[in-house]
Amino acid sequence: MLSTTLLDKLNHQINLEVSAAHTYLQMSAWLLSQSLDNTALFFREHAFEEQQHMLRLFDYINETGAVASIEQIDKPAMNYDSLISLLEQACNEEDKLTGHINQLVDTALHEKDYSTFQFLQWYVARQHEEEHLFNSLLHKARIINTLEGRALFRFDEEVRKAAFRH
Ligand code: OFO
Repeated sequence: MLSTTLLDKLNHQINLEVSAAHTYLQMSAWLLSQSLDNTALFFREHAFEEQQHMLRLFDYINETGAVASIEQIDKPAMNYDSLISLLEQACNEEDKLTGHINQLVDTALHEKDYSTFQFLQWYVARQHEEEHLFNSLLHKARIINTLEGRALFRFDEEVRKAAFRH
């Protein structure tokens, strides 16, 4: 059985995941308005992934016999100054999610709730991947934003063609 503290934190995490899903979907709308169709698709798909993260938590809570609770979600920002600013905000969103997952893991361990601790390991691994993915997109966008960076990317592409021949 989940403690009240853990249940509250897990329910809060449900809402953080939904909030991230809304944010990414809204970001995809702005990206479409900038004709960045592939990046828009990436964010749209990521919004769907966040919904899956939410449902995993939702199911886990209900499986313990507790009741999952959905809160009101704030409206996400609609406009961004630039692609880089959007990516910075996406990275912040992922940092926030990681911070809350880590707090949940701490609580589960502190309470010796090993089932929840085990359940959360999936999120720990996922956050590692997602932080890496979003940070690398931001890093690339910053490089491409300069003339020298574009030349370096071109060079990198030439190396790919020469070394991997496809
Ligand atoms: Fe993008 O992450 Fe959920 O947890």
